[in-house]
Order: sequence, then structure tokens, then C-alpha cells
Amino acid sequence: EILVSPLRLEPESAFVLPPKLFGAGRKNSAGLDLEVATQRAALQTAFDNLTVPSVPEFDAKQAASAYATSATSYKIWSKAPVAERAALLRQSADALEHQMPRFCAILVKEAFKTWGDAVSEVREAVDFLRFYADEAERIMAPVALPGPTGETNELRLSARGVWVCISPWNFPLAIFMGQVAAALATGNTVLAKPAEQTPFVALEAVRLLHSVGVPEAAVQLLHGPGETVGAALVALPGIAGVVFTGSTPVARTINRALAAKDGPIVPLIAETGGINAMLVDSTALPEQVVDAVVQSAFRSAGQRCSALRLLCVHEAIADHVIEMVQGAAKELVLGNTAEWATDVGPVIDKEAFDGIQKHIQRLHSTAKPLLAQSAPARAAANLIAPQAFELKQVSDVAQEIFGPVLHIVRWSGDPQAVIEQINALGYGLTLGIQTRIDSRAHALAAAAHIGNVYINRNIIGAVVGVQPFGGEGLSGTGPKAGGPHYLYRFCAEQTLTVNTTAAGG
Ligand code: TXE
Repeated sequence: EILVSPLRLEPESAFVLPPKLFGAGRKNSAGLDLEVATQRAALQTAFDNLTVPSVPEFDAKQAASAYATSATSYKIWSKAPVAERAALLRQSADALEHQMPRFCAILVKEAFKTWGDAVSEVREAVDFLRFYADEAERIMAPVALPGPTGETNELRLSARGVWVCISPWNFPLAIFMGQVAAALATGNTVLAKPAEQTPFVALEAVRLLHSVGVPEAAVQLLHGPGETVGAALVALPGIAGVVFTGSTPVARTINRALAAKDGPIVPLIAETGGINAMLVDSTALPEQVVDAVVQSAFRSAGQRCSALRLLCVHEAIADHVIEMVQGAAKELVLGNTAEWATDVGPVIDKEAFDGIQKHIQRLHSTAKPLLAQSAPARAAANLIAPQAFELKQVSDVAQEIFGPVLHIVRWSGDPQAVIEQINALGYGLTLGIQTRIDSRAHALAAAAHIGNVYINRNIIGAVVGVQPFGGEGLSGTGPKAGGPHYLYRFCAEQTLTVNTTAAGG
């Protein structure tokens, strides 16, 4: 049974099922209760009927032949009117919306998303498709430039060629679809390498694109390990660009590989991780802070590049805030995400679990545990209960930990000094500021070398077209995904000057 949502919700107001802790404070529309009930039945049916098959891996040698097919397809796809390509992406968005229950079910089964996170992610993928369709039409129309009498000047954008799209497992549909849609909308063709942990959702996404008429050769999927298949794609001579979302070390590896190639200089768009902080001053509202902290640090088991890792709280309210965070975190329901009530599910795999556990053990000997719970036995494999540790100073947070682990630092004195310490970490993805002094909030935001700043609210990731997402420094190259500048990077620019006084002019 396929259910089409009658409501067009803004991405940030995508409903959460059921509206428990992570749903608190979200905007709901009239009639939502009814929709939740109906959707829930459809989602459950899709889940019950779904088996996630294993997906065969590619051999690195297949990269070259995939490239040849893609380069041939590019000659036709790039010549199609932008309106035609945009129409196919809009049809893909419609198809994805129609298949929302199935895609949610895949995200819950393959990526261990909670139902609420799965719904939000499918909506984000839909938004990327529609947004890039609109944006491509907007920016690819020739622009007349002012110039002297006797000539006309025009700026035109065109596609660049074959793009390699490399994506992570933590938003295996939205990030994957966003990259692919951006490249396709602008007339490029795609060789996509999704994360090893989540091949099936990528396969289904590509099937969906093909089903509405995007040529099979224009978007090809190459599953397999990053070190072999991913590296082989990056090394292909002739590729026009690489768009990558994942860890900072892998972005560096790709950057080096591209730099070492002969021939044209190949652009890299990289969105990488962050050590994201929230600065709380003594005037902040504790209830609001705690809601923001719990949502930002523990939602999705902390496996969001935007997730809060470091809470810098003014000493005047630190004890109160910490106590409330402890209380709220203990209310979270941990377990299997197939259960509707679950707030925090397992981390993606055993390797991630072991890495996070090692970090937690280290923190036990170097920091003060403030929230050291253990996950309920047998609830689910690879489950980690939310943790919090107090550190002496901001610089003690050495690395990005991709799990439900919050570091807390108390501060006093000048908040600008805290922002400087956060800047010194080198990452620049998200920052939360909690204060009742507006002028202070804006001054701190201006001093932060951070791509996405949230004042008096929880930290979230991309809201397509509303809060375009991407960082500075170790967090990536920009431009921001879902923003008005993103598609330009996928395009070549040409100016066309015509002397209108010359013969034939
Ligand atoms: O990353 P990895 P993961 C970040 C997040 C975290 C990481 C988690 O902060 O650090 O992503 O994702 C492929 N050549 N963000 O663990 O290991 C690999 O197969 C070519 C940031 O998956 O870097 C996978 O497909 N490719 C964010 C992809 O790279 C290689 C949003 C990512 O893998 C490769 C989401 C190689 N040598 C997550 N090695 C944001 N800022 O928006 C691996 N890969």
C-alpha cells in the first residue's frame, strides 16, 4: 500500500513518530494526528514486507568502463534543455514522496534510523530534488551583462562532464540524492559510490531516478570499499569533479589524489565532520538549553555531522543545566529503532561501536563522568547509551566522535574568548549560542569561523533552501549544500561578447 501525504510540511516540521522528547517543540499542522495514524500503518506494512538484500560489490577495474559509458551519455544529457532535466528531477521527487513508506522502512532496517529520522530524511531528499531542479533553471538561463555600446555581453553556464559522487552512511538517502541531483540538474553525468554500510537505499534511489526516465548511463552506481572502488573513481583520468561527504581524513586523501593527477585541475567539493559547540551564557533559559542539548547531542545516536559535541556553559548556571541534562537524557528510550517508542538507536556497526567505546574508556581516565549510563542488555546490538563528560578546557576535545557522547566545559569571563578557543579547534561546521542578550548573540556569531550558527535553538543539519549547510576549515570546502551558490560549482562559466558594429554583428 502506498500512501501519499496530503500535507506539504516544511522540512523542519516533518513530524516525529510518536511526538516524544525529540518531537517536543516541533510545529504540527491541524490533522496531523490523523496523518500520523495513517502513515504509521503504511510505514509498518512497508517495514514488515521489506527484506534488505545484499548488494554485489564492484571491482575497481569496472570504473574505467563505467566512465566511458558516462562520458558518452554526457554528450546527450548535457545538451538536453535544463527544463527537461529539471522536470525529471521533479518527477523523481514526486515518485519518492509516493514511495515514502518504503524508503523510510529501508532507512530503519538498513541504517537503523528511528522512524522520525527516517521520515525527515526522505523529506530532505525530496526537497533536494525539487530545489536543485528550480535552481538549475534559475542559474542556467543566460545572463545579460552590462557593457559598452557596440557590443553585447552575456554569461552562460554549462555542465562540466562526469562527476564522481561519494557519500556516507549517516544520511544515505538525503546526502546521496542531494549530490546526484545537483550534478544531474546542471547537465553533468554521475558515477556514484555510496557508503559500504548502506548500499541498498542507494540502489533503490538510483532505480527510482531511472524509473522516471533519467538515462541509466547518466547515473551509474558503483558499490564497494572506498579504498578500492572510491579511490579508482577519483583516479580516473577525465573526470570533471568530485563531490564528497564524509570524514576529514578521507577528504584529504581524495584531495591529495586529485592534486597528484596530470591534466586539468579537478575541483573537489567536500563536506566533512565537525567538533560542534554550544555556548551558553548565564542569561540563557535552562529549559530551552536542555531541550537543545538533548536533541542536538543524542538524536540519531549522535551520528550527525552537525551534532553537538561540546557544551560550553557559564559556571553560574552550569550545575543546574548539567543536572537537567542528566535528567532529560535518562528519559530517552534506548533500543531497536524498529520500535516506535525508541529515541536513541544503535550506532551503525561494530567498528563504530568499538571506536566510540574506546573513546569513552579514555574519557573515564581523563575527564569527569557526568552521565555514564550503560545500554539496556539485549535491547539491540551496538547500542551506546548517551554519555557526558566534563573537561577542563575546550582544547581537551581532541577529535570528532561520531556517537552519543557529549563533552562539557564550564567557563566564566569573556564569551568572545570561548569563541576564539572554539575557532582554534579548526573545525567550523555548527555552533549553538544560548543567551537572552541579542547583541551578544550576534557579536559572538560574527566572531565565529563557523558555517552554520543557531541562536537559542537546537542545532540541526541542512534545511534545504532555508538553512543551507556546510562548514569552514576542517569541516569542508563549501559551497553550502541546499543553498543558492551550490550549483555554480558544478558548472563551467563562459562569457560571450559580440561586437555588434562589425560585419554580421
Ligand atoms: O566517512 P568516511 P563515514 C562526516 C562525519 C563523519 C563521517 C562519517 O562527520 O566524520 O562523515 O561517515 C568513501 N577514496 N559527515 O564514516 O569513512 C567511503 O567508502 C575515495 C559530514 O562514512 O570518510 C564512503 O562512501 N572514497 C557531513 C565515503 O568515502 C573513499 C555529513 C565516506 O566515508 C575512500 C555526514 C578513499 N580513499 C557525514 N575512503 C557534512 N559535513 O555534511 C573512504 N571512501
